[in-house]
Order: sequence, then C-alpha cells, then structure tokens
Amino acid sequence: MSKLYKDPIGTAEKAAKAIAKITGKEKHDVALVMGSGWISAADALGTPTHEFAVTELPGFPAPTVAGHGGKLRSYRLSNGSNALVFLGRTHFYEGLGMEPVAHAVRTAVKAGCKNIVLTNACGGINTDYKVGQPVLIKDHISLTAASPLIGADFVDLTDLYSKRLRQIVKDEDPSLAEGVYVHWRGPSYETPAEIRMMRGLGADLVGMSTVPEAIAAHALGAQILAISLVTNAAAGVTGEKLNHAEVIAAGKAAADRMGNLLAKVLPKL
Ligand code: 8IG
Repeated sequence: MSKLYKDPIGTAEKAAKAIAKITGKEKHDVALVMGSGWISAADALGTPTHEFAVTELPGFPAPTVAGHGGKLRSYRLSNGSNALVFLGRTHFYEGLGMEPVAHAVRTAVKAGCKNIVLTNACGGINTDYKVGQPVLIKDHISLTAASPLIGADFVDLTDLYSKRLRQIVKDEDPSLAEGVYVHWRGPSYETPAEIRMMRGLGADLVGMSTVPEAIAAHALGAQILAISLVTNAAAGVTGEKLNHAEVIAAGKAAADRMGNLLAKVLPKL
C-alpha cells in the first residue's frame, strides 16, 4: 500500500485543499464522476472555470483505460453553485486496491460536496433495455463483496441511491427506467452462465465501477445519484461478442441526451 493510502481520509482532505487552491473556490457543492462514454456529456455543462489533470492532486494514480480522461473540471452552475466533474475514474480491476477507487469521491466530499453523481457505462441484463438507454440505479449487488471501508464502520445502505435524487431526475425525464446494478470485478466480462445467474439474483445491469464509490461517499455522509448508460447487451443476451469500441461508440451516440439531462438536473439537486 502506498504511503498516501495509509490515511485515505487525510489524503482526500489534502486533495480537497489543493482543489480549493487551484480553483480559488473555498468549496464545491456537487460532484460528478463521468465514466467511459460519458466524458463528452460533460461538455453540455458549459465552459468550465478550471480544468487540470487529477495527477496534480495527491492520491490520484494516472489513468490507464482508453476513453477515461483523468481530468478534473470545476464549473459554476446556473444556480450559482460549484460543481466538480471528474472525467474518468480508477477501477478496482486496475489492481491498486480500493483506496484509489474511492479517492475521487472522498476528495469531493471533503471539498464540500453533499451530493455525488456517479455515471457509468454498463451491460444490460434486463432484456427490456436497449443499447443507448440510460437507467437510474436504485440498488446494487456487490459480486466483488469488496468494501472501500476498513474497520468497524457499519454503514447503513438501505437508501444508498437516494430516492429524493432519483425523483428529481424522473421529474425531468419520466421515461427513465430504474434498475439493480451488479458490481463485477472484471476486467474480463461475464460468461453467459454468470449473466443468467445475475438475472436470477434480480439484477438488471452489470458493470465494473460505481459501487465502491457510492459506499465510500455515503459513509462520509453524501447522498448518491447513479446513472448507468446501457452500452451493450450483457454476454449471451444477443449472441454477439462484447468489445470496448462498441461501448465508446454507444456512449458518444447518447452523449447529447445525457449531457442535457445532467445540465438540467444538477442545479436542482
Ligand atoms: I460498458 O457487459 C460495460 N461494462 N461487467 N459487463 C461488465 N461490465 C461492463 C459491461 C458488461 N459493459
């Protein structure tokens, strides 16, 4: 474990202070984590006041995945509040442990953010879902069973994905579906048999992110909104093979809709 990660909360506090210094903003109010396929959606939020590499802050490893940017933007929203937007994230499958995975949201909470919006691209298990469709996460199943928390931190996850925040988004777009997201370690995708198992467990969506960040941010008192973009049918659903290029293309195609939705919703959270 790197020295920075022995004290994850202390490192997040240092990173939050560095954000305040770089942006000249004492605090931020809301943070977004943009997953693969979502990065161009951030452009709908207007012109950021600041943009810099996350590696300028303590505790952030360099990004490793195509389509994951590793940049942090600060925006001033139409209601006067300040938003932090992370373009890209660190995943559990990168093998660095949970601390760097949880670091962005911990930093955001320490920077003042009370609401955290997590976005991702994922596979659709529910056969009603179409590629390019956004789905609000209403609950999760952790098939990694790995928590970002260490020690006797018995956090309640009954309302992890805030009903209040989901309602604000549904008021904006009543056509949005809600689903249960499975966290799969990856980086290999599932087998068709694993997808059938997940469907039997009550899952609608499967991906390799979001869950540890939601838990870590909620443990620090933040409210969570999580939105998945279905970028492929999960393994075995259509008989087609899965590939990362398809994911990026589906994300690009849906970026305008997602960006406009986020731009409308953020000032209302
Ligand atoms: I995008 O089908 C994307 N991410 N585990 N399975 C898992 N993660 C994903 C998938 C998928 N599609």
